[in-house]
Amino acid sequence: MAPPPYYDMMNSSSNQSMVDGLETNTDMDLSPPRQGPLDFPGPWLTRTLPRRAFLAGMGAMVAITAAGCGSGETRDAFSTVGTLDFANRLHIPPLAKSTKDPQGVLNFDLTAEPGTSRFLPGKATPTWGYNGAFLGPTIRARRGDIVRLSVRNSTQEGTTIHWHGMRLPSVSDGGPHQPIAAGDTWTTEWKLDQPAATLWYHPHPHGKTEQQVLRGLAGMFIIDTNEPLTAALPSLYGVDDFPVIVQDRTFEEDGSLRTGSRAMTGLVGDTLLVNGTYNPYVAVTTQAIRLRLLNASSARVYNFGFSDDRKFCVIGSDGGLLHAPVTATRIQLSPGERAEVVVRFLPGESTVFRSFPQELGMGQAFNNGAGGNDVLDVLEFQAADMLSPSMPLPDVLTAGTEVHTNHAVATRDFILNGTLINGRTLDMDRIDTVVRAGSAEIWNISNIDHRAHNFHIHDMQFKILDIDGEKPAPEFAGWKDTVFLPVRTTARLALTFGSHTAPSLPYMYHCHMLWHEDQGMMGQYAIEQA
Ligand SMILES: [Cu+2]
Repeated sequence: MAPPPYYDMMNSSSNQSMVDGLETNTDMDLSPPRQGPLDFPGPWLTRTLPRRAFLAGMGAMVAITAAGCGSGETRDAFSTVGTLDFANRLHIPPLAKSTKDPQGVLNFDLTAEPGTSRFLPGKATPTWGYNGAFLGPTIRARRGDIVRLSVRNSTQEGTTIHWHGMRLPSVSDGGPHQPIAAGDTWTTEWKLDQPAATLWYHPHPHGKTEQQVLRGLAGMFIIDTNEPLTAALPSLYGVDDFPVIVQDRTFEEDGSLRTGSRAMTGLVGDTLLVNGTYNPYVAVTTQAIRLRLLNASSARVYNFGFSDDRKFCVIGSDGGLLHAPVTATRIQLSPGERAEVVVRFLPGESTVFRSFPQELGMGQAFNNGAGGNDVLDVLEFQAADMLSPSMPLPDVLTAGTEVHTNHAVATRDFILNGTLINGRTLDMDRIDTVVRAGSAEIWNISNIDHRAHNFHIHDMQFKILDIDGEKPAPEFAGWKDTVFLPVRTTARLALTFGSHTAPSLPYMYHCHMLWHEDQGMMGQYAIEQA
């Protein structure tokens, strides 16, 4: 079949007058006083019960607040420390097979299909996956490759497949405007033209994203490059370079996935799956390993670290490698965000990768309901008695990219409140924002709500200029496509738009808490010729 049209790649010497690009689309007060001292964390429960007792206890702890707009389930914080024995080897999603056609195009085939998974002992769980029962293969290709994705929908309902973090024509984006009906196949292609990065793919049908991701539709998409600075990084997939796709679920007694009982922020589960593995461990065979962390959960925010508080090096964010490694003991990721970290081991030692309590900015009841005060064991790393040597990390990973804001042709404000952006929910027939190809803009994203949100922009890797006037932590100073916004926070973002013009076929921006997104917490921007 014919490839999709490629829109002209314009060299955007956008020196046009700033006047017609300037736009401020709200006159709301953008600087609400930050909430006073936050009631952060009370004692959380450490439970060392057998798993079944633990789950039963969870049920008893649940309390439902009054129904209605803005309501959500609340419960006490809990801990899974001591409830797992890390008996299951971490599943590594297979690398997607591709074929190269005579024109050099890399062809990948994905099929979204129902299946049955076995996460818990003795329980069968109905799930969906790509090319399997749960999650999908890891797609891996190089910058400069033209990739052609054929996606067959073998489920009984409409879906789409969005390439999260990818710069590509809007016709290939896989948002709500590219539906794949049950039984249909959608084929699209584009040229990979961005730095090495850990991206991912997931469904994006309006109103059904949370349910389809919950069932298991998601996968990783890794872009490689030949940058010489990165040769020392661990990069043997499944050996010293691991995908770590973290998702929370709640299992019903019959093994099925719970789909209701939402917190303020969406579905929050009490059981973690990593790459679809319950209770997982990783056998470490090298002195250093690289983790490609992906929060593929609906609503849960993680604050990752190790049980022994060991230091690790953050080397990458959503859109690629940082300028230099950043030493850290915690990394907070909201839904959709990624980080690449490198951690070192001594022979014979074990440590547990864990999510620790954190500040989401909400009052304690809502913070508890959203899981902010939970302590969750993610997986255990078990180092062999003999470890293969690993190279030291380079001091510099990528050339620095200074952010210049003096080229910005517009500053726009986006106010998040409830499930509204600037007072509106999504209308797929309304283009909210029109921008010029290749132009730079500053977007102020303000969460004035009493619950946490985040903000994701399609076809985009941006830089965070500041959050509430302060520079971002260095691990968040690199390329980002999703920014976390605790309650009453404003992030100032520096954007440079892509070059694929399509004035009538927009890209989305939205909260990436999937239930909020499903409620219409989305807007659309289109790129017109510069
Ligand atoms: Cu939200």
